[in-house]
Amino acid sequence: MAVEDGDTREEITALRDDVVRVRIGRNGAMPEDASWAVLPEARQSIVAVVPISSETSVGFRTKSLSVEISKADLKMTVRDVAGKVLQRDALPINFKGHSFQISKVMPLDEHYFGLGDKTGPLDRREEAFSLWNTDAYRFQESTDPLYKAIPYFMTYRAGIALGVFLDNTWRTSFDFGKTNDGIYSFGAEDGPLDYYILYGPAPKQVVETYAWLTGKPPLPPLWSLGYQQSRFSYVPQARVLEVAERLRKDRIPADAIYLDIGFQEKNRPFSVDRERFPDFTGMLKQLKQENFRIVAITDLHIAKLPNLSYLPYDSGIAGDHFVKNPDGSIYTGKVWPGPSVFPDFTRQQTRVWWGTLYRGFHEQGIEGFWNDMNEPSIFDSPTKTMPVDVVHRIDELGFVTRTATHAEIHDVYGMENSRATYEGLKSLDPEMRPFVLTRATYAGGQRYAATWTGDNSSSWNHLRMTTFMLKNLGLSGFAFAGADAGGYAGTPASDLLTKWMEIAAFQPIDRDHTEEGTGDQEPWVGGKEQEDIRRKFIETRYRLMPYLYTLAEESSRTGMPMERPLFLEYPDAASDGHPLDLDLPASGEFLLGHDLIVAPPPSPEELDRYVAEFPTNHWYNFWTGEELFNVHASALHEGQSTPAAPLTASLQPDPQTVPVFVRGGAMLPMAPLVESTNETPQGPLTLRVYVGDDCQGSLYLDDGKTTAFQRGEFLRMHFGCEQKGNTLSINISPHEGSYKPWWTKIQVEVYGGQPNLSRVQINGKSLAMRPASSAGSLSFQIDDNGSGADLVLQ
Ligand code: NBV
Repeated sequence: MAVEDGDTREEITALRDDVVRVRIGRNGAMPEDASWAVLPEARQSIVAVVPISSETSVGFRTKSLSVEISKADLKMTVRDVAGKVLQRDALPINFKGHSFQISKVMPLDEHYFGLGDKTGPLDRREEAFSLWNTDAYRFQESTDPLYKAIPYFMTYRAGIALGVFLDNTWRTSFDFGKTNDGIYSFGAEDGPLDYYILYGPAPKQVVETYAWLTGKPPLPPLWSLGYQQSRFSYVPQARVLEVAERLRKDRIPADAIYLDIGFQEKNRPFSVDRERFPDFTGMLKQLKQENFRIVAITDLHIAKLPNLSYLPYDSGIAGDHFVKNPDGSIYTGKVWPGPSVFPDFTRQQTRVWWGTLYRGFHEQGIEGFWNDMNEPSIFDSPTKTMPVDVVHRIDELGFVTRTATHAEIHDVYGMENSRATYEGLKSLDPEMRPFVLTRATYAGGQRYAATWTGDNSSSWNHLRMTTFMLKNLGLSGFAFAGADAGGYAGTPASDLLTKWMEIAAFQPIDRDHTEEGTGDQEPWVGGKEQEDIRRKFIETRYRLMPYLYTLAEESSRTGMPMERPLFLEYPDAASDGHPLDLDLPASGEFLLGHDLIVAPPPSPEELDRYVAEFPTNHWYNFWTGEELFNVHASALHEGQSTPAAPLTASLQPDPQTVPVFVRGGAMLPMAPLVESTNETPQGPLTLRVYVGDDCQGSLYLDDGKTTAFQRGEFLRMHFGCEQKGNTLSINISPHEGSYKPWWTKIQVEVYGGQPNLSRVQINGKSLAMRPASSAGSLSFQIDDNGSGADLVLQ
């Protein structure tokens, strides 16, 4: 549908029944129809609509929505099929020079999430943000802008969610009622007015639709879910080996060690300091034998070293791959290596060239790469980044081939850097699944890289903020994300490092990292007692690896984040539909997948008792198996007229642990302990059955490394359980896919249900062994030959 008013033209299309795109052209011309974020398949999709019109408005209806534009001022209203207003323009669009601003009505009970890992409260209400990728060393709670530009947010009101994505790479701004009461607004300083509205109503649906629009993260290699050890910088070579050895000697499970800039010769990307790393290849071999993966930093600033046989510079010059000043000379800025030049990542040919720079490291067996400083961060510029008039070239399928100023490219530059890395690694070895970690990115960047929240600080408040930042990043498409555990700037006190490691063990990426010049921050720092606690948590992460990997696969298929706010899974938890995460008792909590709640105190340093709040009325303590059941609430629930009180638990903070709860009805797959995911677990798969309603679980497994899963070499299993009277039935599905698991037996552990279950039948035959029982649980082993099992426990 198109509406015109003078030389302004508004085009509104329905890509799907639940996805609407709004584009506005000024001066009689529509903006270029191209996108770095939106997938071509999504942009080209379209559904038939039914036109509607009245005296005052025109619009259309889809099967899920209606859209109306008022003829007088082009204000838009979006409604659901029942006529309920979902979103309404508060003011006509405000154009000023090249900039524009869209203003929407902000109901009192609406909440706002997303915009990546912006700091501040979880809810963006009454906050305002600017999106301009910035190296924000030691950022604090009020620092803005930060490293990433993800111009996407979710509105959530009384159980109804809507996504809004402004596809504009210029500096954008978002104001959720901070300036004007009752109005939220978003806009850009220049560039296309092009935004999408994604209707839920369930928040989970919006997350999946955003993934449909901008892409899903690829399935990560299994090792990247292991514990990762980093610092700026492990040097020399002997120190890297010493850290690796200590991890193994102290039996701290670990999968990755990072090489930060210190491993390079004079900080030059893609080089190795041969003095400090006299036998780099030998070191890599040894680490591989010890089951470690290396993640090497490869910053994008290429040292300007003419005539010194520095390949990245020479080949970049030969191929004309660097960005230029307006006068056509190559732009130079000072970063780690001194004067540096910058690849023109918005050119396809330049990305291909960048990818070739990885050949050497790749052949030496380095499997992970880290793209830092890609906002881009520049030391000798007053703006700490490139001048806005630096000239980039766009040479890209779907775009008009043209030049573009840095003002337009800045926010997408880091994403295209990580894309060049990801695609380069893919073309060096199409069978492998690359692991790329990026600091700066744009919407859609989840297709190429995992991310971390940048240079946080070793403080309790930063640990608290991490939960909000990762929840919002997850809602913004980044399923694989982490924060520097222990904090980057500063040295954490022992108890802070311990608590941070306890919590990080349940976050998608578990990486301990710190800055140059700070004290040591490895798990053993602070003595045996602390190390024992930290080890226990890392071990728990490894035992939970089947669950974690299953979640990672879900993320790659649906876009659902691994770490989730409670309201994403349980939008009906509060009787008035507000997000539970906003309640003080639940504010420190997060979900790992659908079934685990991690519940540190609202402020993790607190010593006083606190109350944890649950979204449903039946949970178990993950550590003890103890059942928490709100009988009162469930009784009221049946035919209730008064809302049931939520299930809560009063908890005593304990420096040695963090409360973790499992949903009644969860079936959690777990594995025997390994010291690295490269080891094959020895023993049975454990299936923990937490008896309750909606009892189910699943498991996904493959070789953890290659793309063979795309050809059917994976294993998927579904589990179900049902309690009827004294009988508990458990179903284990036959194996789907051709991947052979490491186990031949399953250890079933049953929590809750009838305490006197003592007889087990498998596929109609009695199990010879009597189940063993221990406090609150009972367990037995069965064979798993792949054909599934029906178990009856009486
Ligand atoms: O490469 C050094 C650091 C790195 O450790 C950190 O994680 C990045 O966020 N890097 C920043 C460069 C520091 C520049 C002052």
